[in-house]
Order: sequence, then structure tokens, then C-alpha cells
Amino acid sequence: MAPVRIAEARVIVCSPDRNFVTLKLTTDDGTVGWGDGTLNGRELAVASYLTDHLSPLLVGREAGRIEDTWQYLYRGAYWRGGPVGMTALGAVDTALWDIKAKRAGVPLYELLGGRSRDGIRVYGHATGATIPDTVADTRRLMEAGFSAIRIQTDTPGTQGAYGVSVPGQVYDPSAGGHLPQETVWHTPSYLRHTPTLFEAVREELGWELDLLHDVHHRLSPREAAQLGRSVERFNPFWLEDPTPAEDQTAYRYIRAQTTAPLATGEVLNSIWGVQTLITERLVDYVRATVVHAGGVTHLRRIFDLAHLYGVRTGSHGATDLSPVSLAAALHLDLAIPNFGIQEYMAHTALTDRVFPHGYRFADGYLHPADEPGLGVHLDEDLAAHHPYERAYLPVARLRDGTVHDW
Ligand code: EZ4
Ligand code: CO
Repeated sequence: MAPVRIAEARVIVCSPDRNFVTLKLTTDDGTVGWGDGTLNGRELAVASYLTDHLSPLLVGREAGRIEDTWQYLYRGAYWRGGPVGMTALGAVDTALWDIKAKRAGVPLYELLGGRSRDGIRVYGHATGATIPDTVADTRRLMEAGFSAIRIQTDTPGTQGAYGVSVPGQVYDPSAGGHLPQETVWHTPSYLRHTPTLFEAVREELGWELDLLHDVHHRLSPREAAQLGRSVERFNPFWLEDPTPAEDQTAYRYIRAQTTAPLATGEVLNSIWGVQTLITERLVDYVRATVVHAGGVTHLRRIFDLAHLYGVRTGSHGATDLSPVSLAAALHLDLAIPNFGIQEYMAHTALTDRVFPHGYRFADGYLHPADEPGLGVHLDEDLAAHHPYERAYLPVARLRDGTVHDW
């Protein structure tokens, strides 16, 4: 196949119910590749990184040289890594894989080694202000076909617990406004309350369902060990992000104290950030993503390292990851040997209209589109009707006002 060059790089920032940053690369033979560059609450920094710093380097480059472009933009930057840089690099890498697969005339997973399974098992999100509400929401998802469900509930004694949606709305913790919302966190209440949620769900819905829970980085290693021990008997599928993710060594202590399976990595963006976790087998699932961890090229590298140590994947898939990176995740999930599970929260109807896509959900599984490339597009005219709106993730404080991990 004759090589093609990148003719144009354009960044589209839109807000169809929430903000998304999308990179559109067009080659001189007219092939279009899409990449997601959304970093929740810091979207415009990635847009600028792409427009001001990467796009001028991309125009004129050979589109097929994905690895070389990755190394050029990573090692060649000197100031490398970090969430903004790795998200921007992720957008470029994803768009180049989309182009390569479109030019080859195959869905992306064919270039990654072909299918290793029939579909991508996903987990859904059950939430509620009370435990009975969360049980009812869990039942609703079971009836919709999910066999794995993340359970989160409001904790009495805190204000604005993580993971609880406004009834009837898609869960999205970011909120528009001049300043972030502030929530009040109280660890003792949470440690008392959470095991009662697991107990109620098991009592009402039985033991077939896989139950997940996201601690969202709020505990110390000792507190995390206590939580792990108190829910072990309910057979959790995983406890996610028990402690702040950047401290890999905290997991040595947690691991030694509890057999509850552990998952982390949604906020980590490079193989160096998960190296100790993987090589010391401190977690069971690695949750890094295409969008925040440098694209398909780098995430594949992380997943291959994980495979060597028996760690499986469980990529982040909240609604702040656009349909472009969800599509890319599905192709990678389908191809790798050590796939575990994929997080899935449906986007709003408007987001789905702005990003027409061919992936589909059936019986608890997602299936990527069979068309060439990623199988997702951006309707630029519709996107233009929904411009960027300033929004932030919340900030958490303790009862005495001290800033805590949200
Ligand atoms: O809070 O994606 O497991 N999912 C999560 C998410 C994150 C948001 C942050 O942008 O923790 O809901
Ligand atoms: Co999480």
C-alpha cells in the first residue's frame, strides 16, 4: 500500500451533554481518523496541547508510522508523560490506528491480532440514595442483561458520596459552574455502611451476580485492608482504587491483609505508573485506558506486561470517555489474551447522535462495529451546535474542612 501523509489535524471541542475533545486527522488520500482527547475538567489544556504543539508536528508525517510517531512525540518531547500529554498522545495514536485500519479495509481488532473472544463482557453501574434504592437499581441492570454490576450508595454522615447519580439521569460527576462542587467525606461512616450494601444486594439478588465497588482513592492502606476484610465474605469481583493511585507501594500492605480482588489505574497514564503493581502482582485488574494512557500502542504495552504477571484488564469506561475511545477499547479488549472486564456506562442520547457508532450492547456484552477502522464518527455540524461549557469534577473535604481525595 502506498504511504500517505497527514494533510490536516483538527481539534473539535464540543459539549453534547458533557465536554469532549476529539482529534480529526485527514490524510492526503482523504482518509479520516478519529481520536479521543477528553480529560475531564481539564479539556482545554489537551485541546491546546494538540492544536499548539502536536498538530504542527503531524502535518506532513507518514500516517502509517504509528510506533515511530508515538516515540517521536513521547521521547522526543523531553517533558514527557503526565495526564495532559498522554491524553493528547492517546488522541493522535488512536486516530492513526483508525486510519491504518480503514486503509487496510478491516476493523481495528484484525490488526491487533484478531478476535480472542466472542464479545466484551461489561459491567454496569447501580447507584441509589439508599440501600433499597441501590438494590432496585441493581435489579434493573440485571434485567437489562448485565452479569456484573458496580454498586455505590450514599453514605449517611457524608455529603455527596462518590458514584451516586441524580435519579433517572446518566451518572456524571462533573458539573458546570465557576467553581467545583464541594462534598464532605467521613471515612468511619463509609467503612460502617459499605458492608451493609454488599449484604443487602447478596440477600436480595443472590450470589450469581459479580459485584464491583469503587472506593475512589479515599482510604489509607490500613482502612482499605479493613474494608477488604469486611466485604470478602460477599465475594466481591473487585474493590477499585482503595487508596490514592499514585502510591503503588500502598498496595503491598493492602494485598498482605485481604484477599478481596483489587483494581486500579484509571488515573494512571503510563507503564511506569503500573510497573510495581503488575510485577509484584499487587492488583488483579489494571484499569488504564486508551484515551488517558497514550492510545492503543501504549495501552497494549501495559496489557502485555500485565499478561506476563497474570494480571487482567478492566479498562475505565465512564461517560467522560467519548464513544471514540470506547470503540478503540473494544477493539483492544477483543484482541488481547488477558482481558478481564470492561466498564460501560451508556452515553446520553445526544452524545450518541454526535458520535454515530456501530458498537452495540447485547446480553451483558459489547460488540465492536465490523466496519473498517474504529467504527465511530463525529457529526461535526451537530457538534458545532453544542460548544464547550466550563465544568469541573467535585472537590472533597473532611468535616473539619481539610481537602481530601475525591
Ligand atoms: O470518577 O470518570 O470508575 N469510574 C470512575 C469515574 C471517574 C470519572 C472521572 O472523570 O471512577 O466515574
Ligand atoms: Co473509578
